[in-house]
Order: sequence, then C-alpha cells, then structure tokens
Amino acid sequence: MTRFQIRIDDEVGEALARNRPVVALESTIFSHLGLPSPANLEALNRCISAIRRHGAVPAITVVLDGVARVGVDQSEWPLVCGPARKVGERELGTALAQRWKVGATTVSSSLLLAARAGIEVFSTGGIGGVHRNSEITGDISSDLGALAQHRVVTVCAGAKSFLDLPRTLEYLETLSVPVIGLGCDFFPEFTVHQGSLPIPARVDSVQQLADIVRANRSLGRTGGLLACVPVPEKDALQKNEIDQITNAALQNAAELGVVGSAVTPHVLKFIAEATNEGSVRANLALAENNASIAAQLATILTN
Ligand code: PSU
Ligand code: MN
Repeated sequence: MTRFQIRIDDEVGEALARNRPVVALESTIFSHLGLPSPANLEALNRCISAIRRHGAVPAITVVLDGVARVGVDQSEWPLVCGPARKVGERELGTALAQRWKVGATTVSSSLLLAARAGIEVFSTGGIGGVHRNSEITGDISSDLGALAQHRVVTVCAGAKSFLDLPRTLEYLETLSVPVIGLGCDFFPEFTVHQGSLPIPARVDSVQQLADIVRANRSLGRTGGLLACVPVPEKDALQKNEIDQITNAALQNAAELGVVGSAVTPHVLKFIAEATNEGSVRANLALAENNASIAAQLATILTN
C-alpha cells in the first residue's frame, strides 16, 4: 500500500523539536496564481527575511512531485514561484495520490499541514471568505472552515476587499473563530488600511495577542484564531479607487463566466493590472508585515 507522508524540512523539524518559533506560509500567494512574476519571488524573499529577522524559522507549505512539504530549500523556490495547481484543503489528498507536480497551498490546506506538523502560527496576505452574491453562487471559501478547525493562529490583513466582508465576519462568528485586530478598531480590508466594519476585539501589542491565544487554549478550545493587522499606511491603496476597480473586476469575471476556484486569481490579476501594480506593492508590504508579526507571536508563544 502506498503511504503518503508529510515531509517536514530538517531545519523546521529541528526548530519544532527544540520548541523554537516557526511560522508557516502558504504558497498560492507566491505562485503565478497569487502574484505576477517577479513580484511573487520578491514577496517570498521579503516574508522569509522578515520571519528570520525576528529569529523564527519559515516553513512554506507546498506540494512538490506529489509530496506535501512543510518547509522547502531555497533551491526549490523557483518551483514554488512558478505555474501551479491550486490546492485547497479538499484537494490535498488528491494532489498526493495523483502526484501533482506543483500544488500551491491556500490558507485552508496550509492550516492542515501546519497543524499536522505542530506549527502554531501561520502568516498570509488576506484570507478567502464569503464572496459577494454568495446567496446566488454559494461561493464561500473553505479557508473559513479550516480556520475554525485547525489549532493554528492565522495572521492576515483581513479579507480581500472584493469579498462580502460583513458576511465574512458573520460567518467567522457562526464558526466561533475569534477575530482580533492588532492596533485597529475595524476589520482590515486587505490593501486598504482603514476598514469600516467594527472588529470584534482589539489588542495593541503582540504580547496581548499571545495572551488571548493562551486563554483560548486554557479553555480547551481546539480551533484557530484570526489575528488581523492593517496594511502599513504608506503602502495602502485608497478605498474609493479600489472600490471602483473591484466592481469592474467582478463584472469582468462574471462576463467571462469565471467561476469557482478560478475567481480569486482572476480578480487579483485584474486589480493588479488596473492599479498599475499598486495592489501588488500593497500586497507585498502587507504580506511582509504579517510575517514579521507572526514571527514575534511565535516567539512569545514558545517562551
Ligand atoms: N490572498 C492573496 N493572494 C492569494 C490568496 C489570498 O493576496 O492568492 C489565495 C489564498 O491562498 C487563499 C485563497 O487561501 O486565495 C482563497 O481562494 P478561494 O477564494 O478560492 O477559497
Ligand atoms: Mn471559492
């Protein structure tokens, strides 16, 4: 019988064994599905450097040659940054059994792999959520269910602004996922600094965030927690500008009949082009910022 194992990189495995801080990263954002080249490689470099700068070990999750990987060698970065098939949590088993060449992990599959490896903190850009018109399309990202299920803290810049943000927050409440804003009173809107929906809880330091993580654990809660950090103001896009472009992107996707898992990559690409890559610069800045907060959190949690 074929056995499918998760391959944990040596440095990551050693750090976990010694209770040193580790931060998991998804790979969709670094693949062609998430960011145009060469910004995707820059994003990867900046996230990895930010995590290391804070003394933590980065662990990119990805499927390579049919093997689920937690942590990859620098020599494999070009594979991570190339063309890939999107692997959400439900695709993971299929990708292994069918030996997909490069499978880019989303938030949901990364959370499963991080949890299995024993990694407590995961960093991303913006999570998937409830899509606009979900009452018609039924499109709700599996990221949300995975956040509720796996015992990992996700650090993000809120949810992508082309989603239905009020419903996304409601859904997180339904699933009982704690949503904590770091230094913000509003749910961050990805590339937009100032959100408009009140955040359920606010903290003003990573230490206070860690206290909430520990309190949830001491209650025996087994699921995850969503830590939201706004994009740095100097790199943010203006809300009115992005709102118009978002509407155009969604209309374009509808006109072309783009559905299902292809929606998010299509809309991200449209917005990148329409903002002359301004959205890409903001995306890089927020991904790096989240990675550095995640590394600080992982450090506190291992102490
Ligand atoms: N945020 C980004 N770029 C991305 C994504 C999020 O800035 O590429 C990806 C993440 O991997 C997320 C996924 O988990 O989109 C959600 O896709 P869907 O809506 O199909 O569940
Ligand atoms: Mn979807």
